Amino acid sequence: MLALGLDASTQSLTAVVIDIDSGAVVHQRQLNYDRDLPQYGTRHGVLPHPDPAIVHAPPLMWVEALDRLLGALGDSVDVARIAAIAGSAQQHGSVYLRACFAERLAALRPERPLVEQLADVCARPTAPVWLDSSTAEDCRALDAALGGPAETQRITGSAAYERFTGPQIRRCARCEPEVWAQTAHVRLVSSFLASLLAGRLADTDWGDASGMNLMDLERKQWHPPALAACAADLAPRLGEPIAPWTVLGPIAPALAARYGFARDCRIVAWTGDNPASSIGLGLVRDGHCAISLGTSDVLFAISSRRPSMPPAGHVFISPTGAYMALFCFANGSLAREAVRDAHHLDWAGFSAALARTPPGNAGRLMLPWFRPEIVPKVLRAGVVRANLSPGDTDADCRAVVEAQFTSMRLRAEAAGLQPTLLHATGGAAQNAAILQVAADVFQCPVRRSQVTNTAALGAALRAAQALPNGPGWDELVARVVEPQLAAPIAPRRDTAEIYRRLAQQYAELEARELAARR
Ligand code: ADP
Ligand code: XUL
Repeated sequence: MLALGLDASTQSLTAVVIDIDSGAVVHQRQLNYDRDLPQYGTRHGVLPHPDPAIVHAPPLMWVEALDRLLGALGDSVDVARIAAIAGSAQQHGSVYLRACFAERLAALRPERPLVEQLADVCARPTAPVWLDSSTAEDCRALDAALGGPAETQRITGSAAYERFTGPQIRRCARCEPEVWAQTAHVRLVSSFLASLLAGRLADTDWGDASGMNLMDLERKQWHPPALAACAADLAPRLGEPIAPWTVLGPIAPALAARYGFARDCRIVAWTGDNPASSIGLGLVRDGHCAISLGTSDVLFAISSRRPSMPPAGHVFISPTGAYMALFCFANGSLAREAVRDAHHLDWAGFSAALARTPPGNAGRLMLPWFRPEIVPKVLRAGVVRANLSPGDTDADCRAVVEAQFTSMRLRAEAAGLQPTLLHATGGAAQNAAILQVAADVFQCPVRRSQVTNTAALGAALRAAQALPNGPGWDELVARVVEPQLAAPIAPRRDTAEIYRRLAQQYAELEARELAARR
Protein backbone atom coordinates (compact mmCIF):
# COMPACT_ATOMS: atom_id res chain seq x y z
CA MET A 1 0.00 0.00 0.00
CA LEU A 2 1.21 3.49 -0.84
CA ALA A 3 0.49 6.92 0.66
CA LEU A 4 0.89 10.26 -1.14
CA GLY A 5 1.91 13.51 0.50
CA LEU A 6 1.68 16.85 -1.29
CA ASP A 7 3.13 20.20 -0.27
CA ALA A 8 2.14 23.48 -1.88
CA SER A 9 4.91 25.72 -0.58
CA THR A 10 5.81 29.27 -1.51
CA GLN A 11 7.83 28.44 -4.61
CA SER A 12 6.85 24.92 -5.60
CA LEU A 13 4.47 21.98 -5.37
CA THR A 14 6.00 18.68 -4.26
CA ALA A 15 4.74 15.09 -4.19
CA VAL A 16 6.30 12.36 -2.03
CA VAL A 17 5.06 8.77 -2.21
CA ILE A 18 5.90 6.27 0.52
CA ASP A 19 5.44 2.51 0.72
CA ILE A 20 3.64 2.18 4.04
CA ASP A 21 4.80 -1.40 4.70
CA SER A 22 8.49 -1.09 3.88
CA GLY A 23 8.87 2.57 4.86
CA ALA A 24 10.65 3.36 1.58
CA VAL A 25 10.27 6.72 -0.14
CA VAL A 26 9.36 5.42 -3.59
CA HIS A 27 8.88 8.66 -5.51
CA GLN A 28 9.52 12.41 -5.22
CA ARG A 29 8.55 14.98 -7.81
CA GLN A 30 8.50 18.79 -7.76
CA LEU A 31 7.02 21.48 -9.92
CA ASN A 32 8.38 25.01 -9.65
CA TYR A 33 5.84 27.79 -10.18
CA ASP A 34 8.18 30.36 -11.79
CA ARG A 35 9.81 27.83 -14.10
CA ASP A 36 6.97 25.44 -14.95
CA LEU A 37 3.99 27.81 -14.97
CA PRO A 38 5.55 31.05 -16.28
CA GLN A 39 2.20 32.28 -17.65
CA TYR A 40 1.21 33.33 -14.09
CA GLY A 41 4.11 35.80 -13.91
CA THR A 42 5.33 34.91 -10.42
CA ARG A 43 8.80 35.52 -9.08
CA HIS A 44 9.79 33.20 -6.24
CA GLY A 45 6.17 31.99 -6.34
CA VAL A 46 4.56 35.38 -5.68
CA LEU A 47 3.36 38.27 -7.83
CA PRO A 48 5.62 41.33 -8.17
CA HIS A 49 3.94 44.45 -6.67
CA PRO A 50 5.17 48.05 -6.46
CA ASP A 51 4.39 48.09 -2.72
CA PRO A 52 6.80 45.62 -1.01
CA ALA A 53 4.26 45.14 1.79
CA ILE A 54 1.72 43.59 -0.59
CA VAL A 55 2.52 39.99 -1.50
CA HIS A 56 -0.10 37.88 -3.27
CA ALA A 57 -0.16 34.73 -5.43
CA PRO A 58 -2.78 33.46 -7.92
CA PRO A 59 -4.85 30.54 -6.51
CA LEU A 60 -5.54 29.20 -10.01
CA MET A 61 -1.79 28.67 -10.39
CA TRP A 62 -1.93 26.24 -7.44
CA VAL A 63 -4.90 24.50 -9.10
CA GLU A 64 -3.04 24.09 -12.37
CA ALA A 65 0.09 22.92 -10.55
CA LEU A 66 -1.93 20.25 -8.71
CA ASP A 67 -3.57 19.10 -11.93
CA ARG A 68 -0.18 18.86 -13.69
CA LEU A 69 1.61 17.09 -10.85
CA LEU A 70 -1.13 14.51 -10.28
CA GLY A 71 -1.44 14.00 -14.04
CA ALA A 72 2.27 13.15 -14.30
CA LEU A 73 2.36 10.88 -11.23
CA GLY A 74 1.15 7.82 -13.15
CA ASP A 75 4.36 7.89 -15.27
CA SER A 76 6.38 6.72 -12.27
CA VAL A 77 3.98 5.31 -9.65
CA ASP A 78 1.16 2.75 -9.64
CA VAL A 79 -1.37 5.40 -8.66
CA ALA A 80 -4.12 2.81 -8.07
CA ARG A 81 -2.10 1.49 -5.07
CA ILE A 82 -2.26 4.85 -3.26
CA ALA A 83 -4.59 4.26 -0.31
CA ALA A 84 -4.60 7.81 1.08
CA ILE A 85 -3.52 11.36 0.26
CA ALA A 86 -2.79 14.20 2.69
CA GLY A 87 -1.22 17.56 2.02
CA SER A 88 0.23 20.73 3.41
CA ALA A 89 0.65 24.28 2.21
CA GLN A 90 2.37 27.54 3.04
CA GLN A 91 0.60 28.81 6.14
CA HIS A 92 -1.69 31.85 6.59
CA GLY A 93 -2.48 32.59 2.89
CA SER A 94 -6.20 33.05 2.22
CA VAL A 95 -8.38 32.25 -0.80
CA TYR A 96 -11.63 34.21 -1.26
CA LEU A 97 -14.27 32.06 -2.98
CA ARG A 98 -17.69 32.66 -4.50
CA ALA A 99 -20.74 30.55 -3.62
CA CYS A 100 -20.34 28.67 -6.91
CA PHE A 101 -17.14 27.01 -5.61
CA ALA A 102 -19.08 24.18 -3.96
CA GLU A 103 -21.22 23.65 -7.09
CA ARG A 104 -18.18 23.57 -9.36
CA LEU A 105 -16.49 21.00 -7.10
CA ALA A 106 -19.58 18.78 -7.13
CA ALA A 107 -19.77 18.99 -10.93
CA LEU A 108 -16.08 18.27 -11.74
CA ARG A 109 -15.57 16.23 -14.92
CA PRO A 110 -12.54 13.99 -15.52
CA GLU A 111 -11.73 15.02 -19.08
CA ARG A 112 -11.22 18.81 -18.70
CA PRO A 113 -8.32 20.65 -17.01
CA LEU A 114 -9.26 21.66 -13.44
CA VAL A 115 -8.31 25.28 -13.99
CA GLU A 116 -10.91 25.60 -16.78
CA GLN A 117 -13.62 24.10 -14.60
CA LEU A 118 -12.76 26.38 -11.67
CA ALA A 119 -12.03 29.53 -13.67
CA ASP A 120 -14.84 31.57 -12.03
CA VAL A 121 -14.65 30.43 -8.38
CA CYS A 122 -12.37 33.17 -6.99
CA ALA A 123 -14.06 36.30 -5.66
CA ARG A 124 -10.57 37.79 -5.43
CA PRO A 125 -8.23 36.77 -8.24
CA THR A 126 -5.18 36.73 -5.98
CA ALA A 127 -4.54 35.39 -2.48
CA PRO A 128 -2.46 37.30 0.07
CA VAL A 129 0.31 34.99 1.34
CA TRP A 130 2.52 34.83 4.42
CA LEU A 131 5.07 37.34 3.03
CA ASP A 132 2.40 40.06 3.01
CA SER A 133 2.92 42.71 5.69
CA SER A 134 0.24 45.22 4.68
CA THR A 135 -2.11 44.74 7.65
CA ALA A 136 -0.47 46.64 10.51
CA GLU A 137 -3.65 48.68 11.08
CA ASP A 138 -5.77 45.52 11.17
CA CYS A 139 -3.43 43.88 13.68
CA ARG A 140 -3.74 46.88 15.99
CA ALA A 141 -7.55 46.75 15.74
CA LEU A 142 -7.69 43.00 16.45
CA ASP A 143 -5.33 43.26 19.44
CA ALA A 144 -7.34 46.20 20.79
CA ALA A 145 -10.61 44.26 20.47
CA LEU A 146 -9.21 41.26 22.37
CA GLY A 147 -7.55 43.29 25.17
CA GLY A 148 -4.03 43.82 23.82
CA PRO A 149 -1.35 41.68 22.11
CA ALA A 150 -0.69 39.52 25.19
CA GLU A 151 -4.39 38.60 25.39
CA THR A 152 -4.55 37.83 21.66
CA GLN A 153 -1.51 35.60 22.17
CA ARG A 154 -3.04 33.90 25.23
CA ILE A 155 -6.29 33.15 23.40
CA THR A 156 -5.15 32.38 19.85
CA GLY A 157 -1.52 31.27 20.37
CA SER A 158 -0.03 34.40 18.76
CA ALA A 159 -0.33 38.17 19.04
CA ALA A 160 -1.91 39.68 15.93
CA TYR A 161 0.57 39.27 13.07
CA GLU A 162 0.48 40.95 9.67
CA ARG A 163 0.53 37.69 7.74
CA PHE A 164 -2.03 35.89 9.91
CA THR A 165 -5.34 35.29 8.21
CA GLY A 166 -7.66 37.22 10.55
CA PRO A 167 -5.94 40.57 9.91
CA GLN A 168 -5.73 39.68 6.20
CA ILE A 169 -9.48 39.05 6.07
CA ARG A 170 -10.12 42.30 7.93
CA ARG A 171 -8.12 44.24 5.36
CA CYS A 172 -9.99 42.58 2.49
CA ALA A 173 -13.41 43.37 4.01
CA ARG A 174 -12.30 46.96 4.77
CA CYS A 175 -10.50 47.85 1.53
CA GLU A 176 -12.40 45.72 -1.00
CA PRO A 177 -16.02 45.62 0.25
CA GLU A 178 -17.31 44.60 -3.19
CA VAL A 179 -14.99 41.55 -3.17
CA TRP A 180 -15.99 40.73 0.38
CA ALA A 181 -19.68 40.86 -0.57
CA GLN A 182 -18.98 38.28 -3.31
CA THR A 183 -17.06 36.02 -0.91
CA ALA A 184 -19.10 33.06 0.34
CA HIS A 185 -16.13 31.05 1.65
CA VAL A 186 -12.65 31.83 2.90
CA ARG A 187 -10.20 28.95 2.89
CA LEU A 188 -6.48 28.71 3.63
CA VAL A 189 -4.21 27.46 0.86
CA SER A 190 -4.30 24.06 2.62
CA SER A 191 -8.08 23.73 2.93
CA PHE A 192 -8.61 25.20 -0.57
CA LEU A 193 -6.48 22.47 -2.17
CA ALA A 194 -7.95 19.77 0.08
CA SER A 195 -11.40 20.84 -1.18
CA LEU A 196 -10.35 20.11 -4.77
CA LEU A 197 -9.22 16.58 -3.92
CA ALA A 198 -12.29 15.82 -1.82
CA GLY A 199 -14.65 17.36 -4.39
CA ARG A 200 -16.39 19.29 -1.66
CA LEU A 201 -15.70 22.24 0.60
CA ALA A 202 -13.09 21.08 3.16
CA ASP A 203 -12.63 22.70 6.55
CA THR A 204 -9.35 24.00 7.97
CA ASP A 205 -7.42 21.81 10.43
CA TRP A 206 -6.35 22.92 13.91
CA GLY A 207 -2.72 23.23 12.80
CA ASP A 208 -3.35 25.76 10.06
CA ALA A 209 -6.31 27.35 11.89
CA SER A 210 -3.89 28.30 14.69
CA GLY A 211 -2.15 30.57 12.15
CA MET A 212 -5.21 32.77 11.74
CA ASN A 213 -5.48 34.68 15.05
CA LEU A 214 -9.10 33.51 15.04
CA MET A 215 -9.13 30.19 16.91
CA ASP A 216 -9.27 29.68 20.66
CA LEU A 217 -6.20 27.45 20.96
CA GLU A 218 -7.45 25.57 24.04
CA ARG A 219 -11.02 24.97 22.89
CA LYS A 220 -10.07 24.51 19.22
CA GLN A 221 -13.07 26.53 18.15
CA TRP A 222 -13.34 29.95 16.55
CA HIS A 223 -13.19 32.75 19.11
CA PRO A 224 -16.32 34.85 18.34
CA PRO A 225 -14.85 38.22 19.48
CA ALA A 226 -11.86 37.68 17.15
CA LEU A 227 -14.19 36.90 14.25
CA ALA A 228 -16.32 39.97 15.02
CA ALA A 229 -13.22 42.19 15.12
CA CYS A 230 -12.20 41.07 11.61
CA ALA A 231 -15.42 41.08 9.57
CA ALA A 232 -19.17 40.87 9.92
CA ASP A 233 -20.68 37.44 9.15
CA LEU A 234 -17.30 35.74 9.13
CA ALA A 235 -18.27 32.46 10.86
CA PRO A 236 -20.38 31.01 8.03
CA ARG A 237 -17.60 31.80 5.57
CA LEU A 238 -15.01 29.79 7.53
CA GLY A 239 -16.59 26.40 8.27
CA GLU A 240 -15.37 24.81 11.56
CA PRO A 241 -11.81 23.93 12.64
CA ILE A 242 -11.30 20.15 12.30
CA ALA A 243 -8.86 17.65 13.81
CA PRO A 244 -5.79 17.20 11.59
CA TRP A 245 -6.43 13.44 11.27
CA THR A 246 -9.96 13.93 9.86
CA VAL A 247 -10.66 11.81 6.78
CA LEU A 248 -12.60 14.14 4.49
CA GLY A 249 -13.90 11.24 2.40
CA PRO A 250 -12.92 9.41 -0.77
CA ILE A 251 -11.24 11.31 -3.60
CA ALA A 252 -13.64 13.17 -5.93
CA PRO A 253 -14.78 10.56 -8.51
CA ALA A 254 -13.80 12.85 -11.40
CA LEU A 255 -10.23 13.12 -10.09
CA ALA A 256 -9.98 9.37 -9.46
CA ALA A 257 -10.90 8.85 -13.10
CA ARG A 258 -8.66 11.67 -14.37
CA TYR A 259 -5.46 10.50 -12.67
CA GLY A 260 -6.11 6.76 -12.11
CA PHE A 261 -6.59 6.67 -8.33
CA ALA A 262 -8.75 3.97 -6.74
CA ARG A 263 -12.25 5.25 -6.08
CA ASP A 264 -11.88 4.64 -2.34
CA CYS A 265 -8.53 6.47 -2.02
CA ARG A 266 -8.97 8.51 1.15
CA ILE A 267 -8.42 12.26 1.36
CA VAL A 268 -7.07 13.39 4.74
CA ALA A 269 -7.35 17.02 5.93
CA TRP A 270 -4.44 19.22 4.83
CA THR A 271 -2.42 21.29 7.29
CA GLY A 272 0.29 23.98 7.28
CA ASP A 273 3.76 23.24 5.91
CA ASN A 274 5.45 23.69 9.29
CA PRO A 275 3.12 21.33 11.21
CA ALA A 276 3.48 18.79 8.38
CA SER A 277 7.25 19.21 8.40
CA SER A 278 7.35 18.49 12.13
CA ILE A 279 6.07 14.99 11.30
CA GLY A 280 8.36 14.58 8.28
CA LEU A 281 11.30 15.36 10.57
CA GLY A 282 10.15 12.87 13.20
CA LEU A 283 9.13 15.44 15.83
CA VAL A 284 6.53 13.45 17.74
CA ARG A 285 7.96 13.59 21.27
CA ASP A 286 8.44 16.38 23.81
CA GLY A 287 11.47 18.60 23.31
CA HIS A 288 12.14 17.59 19.70
CA CYS A 289 13.44 20.68 17.82
CA ALA A 290 13.98 21.50 14.15
CA ILE A 291 14.98 24.23 11.73
CA SER A 292 13.40 24.67 8.32
CA LEU A 293 15.48 26.68 5.85
CA GLY A 294 13.03 27.23 2.99
CA THR A 295 11.81 30.54 1.62
CA SER A 296 11.31 31.44 5.29
CA ASP A 297 13.63 30.22 8.05
CA VAL A 298 11.67 28.60 10.85
CA LEU A 299 12.61 27.24 14.27
CA PHE A 300 10.10 24.90 15.89
CA ALA A 301 9.70 22.48 18.77
CA ILE A 302 7.03 20.03 19.92
CA SER A 303 5.58 19.83 23.42
CA SER A 304 2.65 18.07 25.07
CA ARG A 305 2.34 21.03 27.49
CA ARG A 306 1.63 24.49 26.15
CA PRO A 307 4.98 26.31 25.92
CA SER A 308 5.31 29.79 27.33
CA MET A 309 6.36 31.92 24.39
CA PRO A 310 7.84 35.44 24.23
CA PRO A 311 5.71 37.98 22.33
CA ALA A 312 7.32 37.23 18.94
CA GLY A 313 6.62 33.49 19.10
CA HIS A 314 3.67 31.41 18.01
CA VAL A 315 2.01 28.30 19.34
CA PHE A 316 0.36 26.09 16.70
CA ILE A 317 -1.15 22.61 16.92
CA SER A 318 0.92 19.78 15.44
CA PRO A 319 -0.63 16.93 13.42
CA THR A 320 -0.41 14.66 16.48
CA GLY A 321 -2.51 17.13 18.48
CA ALA A 322 0.53 18.32 20.51
CA TYR A 323 1.58 21.96 20.83
CA MET A 324 4.16 23.35 18.46
CA ALA A 325 6.30 26.38 19.44
CA LEU A 326 7.42 28.30 16.36
CA PHE A 327 9.38 31.36 15.26
CA CYS A 328 9.26 32.40 11.60
CA PHE A 329 11.87 34.63 9.95
CA ALA A 330 10.93 36.20 6.62
CA ASN A 331 14.57 36.80 5.66
CA GLY A 332 15.50 33.17 5.09
CA SER A 333 16.63 31.79 1.72
CA LEU A 334 15.75 35.00 -0.12
CA ALA A 335 18.20 36.97 2.07
CA ARG A 336 20.96 34.41 1.50
CA GLU A 337 20.19 34.57 -2.22
CA ALA A 338 20.37 38.38 -2.17
CA VAL A 339 23.92 38.22 -0.75
CA ARG A 340 24.90 35.40 -3.08
CA ASP A 341 23.63 37.33 -6.12
CA ALA A 342 25.12 40.68 -5.04
CA HIS A 343 28.55 39.00 -5.10
CA HIS A 344 27.85 37.07 -8.34
CA LEU A 345 28.33 33.68 -6.65
CA ASP A 346 26.68 30.29 -6.99
CA TRP A 347 25.98 28.15 -3.90
CA ALA A 348 29.39 26.47 -4.19
CA GLY A 349 31.05 29.90 -4.14
CA PHE A 350 28.88 31.00 -1.21
CA SER A 351 29.86 27.85 0.73
CA ALA A 352 33.54 28.40 -0.07
CA ALA A 353 33.25 31.94 1.35
CA LEU A 354 31.82 30.46 4.58
CA ALA A 355 34.74 28.02 4.75
CA ARG A 356 37.33 30.80 4.25
CA THR A 357 36.04 33.06 7.03
CA PRO A 358 36.52 32.54 10.79
CA PRO A 359 33.62 31.74 13.15
CA GLY A 360 32.45 35.05 14.63
CA ASN A 361 33.52 36.84 11.43
CA ALA A 362 36.10 38.93 13.37
CA GLY A 363 33.29 41.10 14.76
CA ARG A 364 31.70 41.92 11.40
CA LEU A 365 27.93 41.90 11.89
CA MET A 366 24.79 42.22 9.81
CA LEU A 367 21.09 42.72 10.55
CA PRO A 368 19.72 40.85 7.49
CA TRP A 369 16.54 42.78 6.82
CA PHE A 370 16.49 42.53 3.02
CA ARG A 371 12.69 42.54 3.17
CA PRO A 372 10.27 43.39 6.01
CA GLU A 373 11.06 41.02 8.89
CA ILE A 374 8.66 39.13 11.15
CA VAL A 375 11.06 38.42 14.07
CA PRO A 376 11.83 41.01 15.26
CA LYS A 377 9.02 43.00 13.71
CA VAL A 378 10.58 45.31 11.07
CA LEU A 379 8.00 46.72 8.69
CA ARG A 380 10.45 48.70 6.55
CA ALA A 381 13.28 46.73 4.93
CA GLY A 382 16.88 47.92 5.38
CA VAL A 383 20.08 45.91 5.88
CA VAL A 384 22.42 47.10 8.65
CA ARG A 385 26.15 46.32 8.54
CA ALA A 386 28.51 46.91 11.49
CA ASN A 387 32.31 46.85 10.87
CA LEU A 388 31.39 45.23 7.57
CA SER A 389 31.94 46.56 4.08
CA PRO A 390 29.27 45.45 1.57
CA GLY A 391 32.14 44.94 -0.89
CA ASP A 392 33.79 42.29 1.32
CA THR A 393 32.39 39.19 -0.38
CA ASP A 394 33.56 36.51 2.03
CA ALA A 395 32.65 38.39 5.20
CA ASP A 396 29.24 39.39 3.79
CA CYS A 397 28.34 35.71 3.15
CA ARG A 398 29.31 34.67 6.67
CA ALA A 399 27.59 37.71 8.20
CA VAL A 400 24.17 36.91 6.73
CA VAL A 401 24.23 33.27 7.86
CA GLU A 402 25.62 34.02 11.34
CA ALA A 403 23.01 36.76 11.75
CA GLN A 404 20.17 34.40 10.87
CA PHE A 405 21.18 31.64 13.29
CA THR A 406 22.14 34.08 16.03
CA SER A 407 18.72 35.71 15.78
CA MET A 408 17.15 32.24 16.02
CA ARG A 409 19.30 31.34 19.02
CA LEU A 410 18.21 34.50 20.84
CA ARG A 411 14.49 33.66 20.33
CA ALA A 412 15.08 30.02 21.36
CA GLU A 413 16.67 31.24 24.59
CA ALA A 414 13.78 33.62 25.21
CA ALA A 415 11.35 30.69 24.86
CA GLY A 416 13.42 28.45 27.16
CA LEU A 417 14.21 26.07 24.30
CA GLN A 418 17.59 24.35 24.68
CA PRO A 419 18.01 22.11 21.68
CA THR A 420 20.37 19.17 22.15
CA LEU A 421 19.81 18.03 18.56
CA LEU A 422 18.33 19.93 15.63
CA HIS A 423 16.70 18.24 12.67
CA ALA A 424 17.01 20.33 9.50
CA THR A 425 14.99 20.66 6.32
CA GLY A 426 14.27 23.07 3.46
CA GLY A 427 16.21 23.92 0.30
CA ALA A 428 19.17 25.42 2.17
CA ALA A 429 19.57 22.36 4.42
CA GLN A 430 21.30 20.73 1.44
CA ASN A 431 24.18 23.09 2.14
CA ALA A 432 26.59 21.54 4.68
CA ALA A 433 28.51 24.81 5.17
CA ILE A 434 25.30 26.58 6.24
CA LEU A 435 24.39 23.73 8.62
CA GLN A 436 27.89 23.88 10.16
CA VAL A 437 27.21 27.50 11.15
CA ALA A 438 23.88 26.38 12.68
CA ALA A 439 25.64 23.62 14.65
CA ASP A 440 28.27 26.08 15.91
CA VAL A 441 25.83 28.87 16.83
CA PHE A 442 23.48 26.47 18.69
CA GLN A 443 26.34 24.27 19.95
CA CYS A 444 24.42 21.11 19.14
CA PRO A 445 24.52 18.51 16.36
CA VAL A 446 22.38 19.09 13.27
CA ARG A 447 20.86 16.25 11.23
CA ARG A 448 19.47 17.00 7.81
CA SER A 449 16.74 14.98 6.17
CA GLN A 450 17.72 13.54 2.81
CA VAL A 451 14.15 14.15 1.68
CA THR A 452 14.37 17.82 0.69
CA ASN A 453 10.69 18.50 1.25
CA THR A 454 9.87 17.12 4.69
CA ALA A 455 6.44 18.81 4.65
CA ALA A 456 5.42 16.54 1.75
CA LEU A 457 7.01 13.57 3.52
CA GLY A 458 5.12 14.49 6.70
CA ALA A 459 1.92 14.71 4.67
CA ALA A 460 2.51 11.19 3.35
CA LEU A 461 2.98 9.96 6.94
CA ARG A 462 -0.20 11.72 7.99
CA ALA A 463 -2.06 9.99 5.16
CA ALA A 464 -0.74 6.59 6.32
CA GLN A 465 -1.53 7.27 9.98
CA ALA A 466 -5.16 8.17 9.21
CA LEU A 467 -5.87 4.81 7.52
CA PRO A 468 -7.98 2.34 9.52
CA ASN A 469 -5.40 0.22 11.42
CA GLY A 470 -2.70 2.57 10.06
CA PRO A 471 0.68 2.56 11.84
CA GLY A 472 1.15 4.84 14.89
CA TRP A 473 3.41 7.92 14.89
CA ASP A 474 6.41 6.28 16.60
CA GLU A 475 6.28 3.34 14.22
CA LEU A 476 6.05 5.60 11.17
CA VAL A 477 8.96 7.73 12.35
CA ALA A 478 11.15 4.66 12.93
CA ARG A 479 10.18 3.11 9.61
CA VAL A 480 10.13 6.14 7.28
CA VAL A 481 11.83 9.19 8.84
CA GLU A 482 14.88 7.77 10.65
CA PRO A 483 16.39 6.10 7.55
CA GLN A 484 16.22 9.48 5.76
CA LEU A 485 18.20 11.41 8.40
CA ALA A 486 21.83 12.04 7.40
CA ALA A 487 24.77 11.68 9.80
CA PRO A 488 24.93 14.53 12.35
CA ILE A 489 27.05 17.62 11.69
CA ALA A 490 28.86 18.17 14.99
CA PRO A 491 29.36 21.59 16.60
CA ARG A 492 32.94 22.76 16.98
CA ARG A 493 33.20 23.17 20.74
CA ASP A 494 35.95 25.82 20.50
CA THR A 495 33.42 28.18 18.89
CA ALA A 496 31.06 28.15 21.91
CA GLU A 497 32.48 31.26 23.55
CA ILE A 498 32.75 33.13 20.22
CA TYR A 499 29.03 32.62 19.55
CA ARG A 500 28.01 33.41 23.12
CA ARG A 501 29.67 36.80 22.71
CA LEU A 502 28.32 37.27 19.21
CA ALA A 503 24.77 36.65 20.47
CA GLN A 504 25.26 39.47 22.99
CA GLN A 505 26.67 41.87 20.41
CA TYR A 506 23.91 40.99 17.96
CA ALA A 507 21.20 41.58 20.59
CA GLU A 508 22.72 45.00 21.39
CA LEU A 509 22.99 46.02 17.75
CA GLU A 510 19.42 44.88 17.08
CA ALA A 511 18.07 46.76 20.11
CA ARG A 512 19.90 49.96 19.09
CA GLU A 513 18.63 49.76 15.54
CA LEU A 514 15.04 49.04 16.57
CA ALA A 515 15.12 51.97 19.01
CA ALA A 516 16.50 54.26 16.29
CA ARG A 517 13.68 53.26 13.96
CA ARG A 518 10.94 53.94 16.49
P1 ADP B 1 9.81 26.60 -0.07
O1 ADP B 1 9.45 25.23 0.47
O2 ADP B 1 9.61 27.70 0.90
O3 ADP B 1 9.21 26.89 -1.42
P2 ADP B 1 12.40 25.33 -0.36
O4 ADP B 1 12.49 24.60 0.92
O5 ADP B 1 12.16 24.55 -1.60
O6 ADP B 1 11.39 26.55 -0.29
O7 ADP B 1 13.76 26.13 -0.52
C1 ADP B 1 14.00 26.93 -1.64
C2 ADP B 1 15.24 27.75 -1.38
O8 ADP B 1 16.34 26.89 -1.11
C3 ADP B 1 15.66 28.59 -2.57
O9 ADP B 1 15.11 29.89 -2.46
C4 ADP B 1 17.19 28.58 -2.47
O10 ADP B 1 17.66 29.84 -2.03
C5 ADP B 1 17.53 27.59 -1.37
N1 ADP B 1 18.59 26.65 -1.76
C6 ADP B 1 18.53 25.66 -2.67
N2 ADP B 1 19.74 25.02 -2.77
C7 ADP B 1 20.57 25.63 -1.89
C8 ADP B 1 21.96 25.47 -1.52
N3 ADP B 1 22.72 24.52 -2.05
N4 ADP B 1 22.46 26.29 -0.58
C9 ADP B 1 21.69 27.24 -0.01
N5 ADP B 1 20.40 27.44 -0.32
C10 ADP B 1 19.84 26.66 -1.26
C1 XUL C 1 5.06 30.33 9.31
C2 XUL C 1 5.18 31.03 8.00
C3 XUL C 1 5.97 30.41 6.90
C4 XUL C 1 5.03 29.81 5.87
C5 XUL C 1 5.73 29.47 4.56
O1 XUL C 1 4.36 31.05 10.26
O2 XUL C 1 4.62 32.07 7.81
O3 XUL C 1 6.90 29.47 7.36
O4 XUL C 1 4.36 28.70 6.40
O5 XUL C 1 6.54 28.41 4.62
